[in-house]
Amino acid sequence: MKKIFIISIALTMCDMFVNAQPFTLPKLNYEYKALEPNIDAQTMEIHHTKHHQAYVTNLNKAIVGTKAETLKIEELMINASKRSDAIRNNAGGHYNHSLFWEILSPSPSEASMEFTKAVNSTFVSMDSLKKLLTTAASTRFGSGWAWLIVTPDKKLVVHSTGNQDNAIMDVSEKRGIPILGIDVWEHAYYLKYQNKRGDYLTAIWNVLDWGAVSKKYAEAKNNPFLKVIEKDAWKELKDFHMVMAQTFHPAEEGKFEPIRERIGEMVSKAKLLNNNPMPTSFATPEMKKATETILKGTEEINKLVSKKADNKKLMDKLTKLHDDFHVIQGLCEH
Ligand code: MN3
Repeated sequence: MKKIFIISIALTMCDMFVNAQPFTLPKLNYEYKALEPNIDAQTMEIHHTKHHQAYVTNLNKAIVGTKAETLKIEELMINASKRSDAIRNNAGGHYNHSLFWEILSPSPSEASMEFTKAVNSTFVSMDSLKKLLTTAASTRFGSGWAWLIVTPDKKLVVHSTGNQDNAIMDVSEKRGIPILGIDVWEHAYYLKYQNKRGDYLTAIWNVLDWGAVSKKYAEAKNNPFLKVIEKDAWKELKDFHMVMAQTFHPAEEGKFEPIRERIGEMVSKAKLLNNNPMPTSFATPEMKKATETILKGTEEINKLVSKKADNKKLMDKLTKLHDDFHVIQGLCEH
């Protein structure tokens, strides 16, 4: 009984230590040598215990004592453009490698019916998907990744990113949730394959666990974070939001030059927001009405500005516009 108590205290202390270092190196489900001869044991060991470990260590270092410390890895990555290089590179490095280990296996399982059906309807066959991934991986200049992702409208897309970026990040041209990633940094293959990236890309299919990818596909489609990415990737909404924030907040502090100078820009952003197609899951009649209200609001402010109306009148309309914008934000949450 006493022994169990001591063990449980020790485990609790362990947890405390883990919490102090929020991100940890995941264990592999197989031995380093298990993927031989396709990926050699030494590459696997260095890749996992040195490279991946360094991303984890440096990520923890970058966020310790900051607000970012309490955020999930996806939340750290989504606005990568506004984060430090240390967070962008190391959060990406940790996330990407964690995914990579999970989709490799010494005894790969078969793709699910659901995943195979999606692949066939998007890419015609599994073989053509493999070809597309191989091309994405072999044409990636320098270090980076080739990806299969699930987009916010639940489609499968192949693309590639440089460095440790991925489709969750706002810096990525394609957005979505990665379900298959191939590491094409030299550290992933150089010891065995040297400069022959193509040979590594041929061998990797022998240890690619399509069953694991299928599971990730099913999970990604139901992942609530997909909607967060969808909203983040809604360019017209982001652009309008930026002009509004940069004119409304100064006005709140009594500075009306920004709104008087930028109202033309604001009207054109509101037109784009109202006239361009909306992301699939936000395209509702309520949302259409909300963007029309926004456009009407900006046009009214434009009239006030050209009539040289006083600040009080401007502030009333701006406050109304800001409230109306929050209706859109609210509709995005549901
Ligand atoms: Mn790597």
